[in-house]
Amino acid sequence: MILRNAWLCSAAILMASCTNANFGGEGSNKPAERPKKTPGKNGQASGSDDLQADSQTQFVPSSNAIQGNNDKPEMGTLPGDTSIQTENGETKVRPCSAPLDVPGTANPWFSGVATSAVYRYSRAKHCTDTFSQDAPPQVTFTHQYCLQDDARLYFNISGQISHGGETSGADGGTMTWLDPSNRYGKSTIQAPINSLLGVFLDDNDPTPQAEPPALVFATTESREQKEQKPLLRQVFFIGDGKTSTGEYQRVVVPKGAKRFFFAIMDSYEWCNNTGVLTGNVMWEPAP
Ligand SMILES: [Ca+2]
Repeated sequence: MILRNAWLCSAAILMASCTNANFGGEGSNKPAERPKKTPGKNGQASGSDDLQADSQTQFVPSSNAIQGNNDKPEMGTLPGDTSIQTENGETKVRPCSAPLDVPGTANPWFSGVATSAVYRYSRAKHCTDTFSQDAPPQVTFTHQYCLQDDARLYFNISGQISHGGETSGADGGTMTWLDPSNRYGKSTIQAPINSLLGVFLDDNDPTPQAEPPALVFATTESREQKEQKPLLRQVFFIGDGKTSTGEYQRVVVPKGAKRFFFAIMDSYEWCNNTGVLTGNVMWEPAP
């Protein structure tokens, strides 16, 4: 199944990103095998016995993530404003960021943590995850209102990722889990490997904060939601940002959010992933 799916995804490079229907994990909570990186029992990455994070020595808040100082939306039409298809039909949106590269190594747990952060997995055979190599990219917003409470966001995503044994587009491949233990204050998640993830943070160090409930994107329905309202520090699935019928999916900014990160789904050992997704954020004026 893995080989077949890999072939389909490789062929899809010439056409479009892989669709959900191409992947073995589709519609099933049953994790599939992973070449080169083997999940623990029941497909979940193993717990603290197998994963050790170095203690954090210092927290340095991310530098200014919002370039613009215009905190009140200009409701007229600005250059770059466009329309996209959503559940509400033609929806006017405004670019909120430049296209940002998200490498396969972008580990969501490194979002907003100290630069000394390191993960060591007892099963790791290829490399060690470190902040300097595997930190996920933080989006720089061009307008402050793009990150205000309850702002309505959409995403333009393209590209391909490989975790070492399976290549896919942003909607990902085989279903897997992030390691379920609490790491740096972020929740775990179940989602297709290689897929694009997102996480909102406030300005505080996430590490000592309570872990939010895990989100599960094991079913087609869960990945085709028209709207998501993630919590701060709650890692969520973005995929290619659209449903299988091409409608853009909305994400509502949680109250207090000051930072936003893109990351890539894997269960451990991001350090040997390859490929890159490119994404930018769009904002919808409140109705
Ligand atoms: Ca999708």
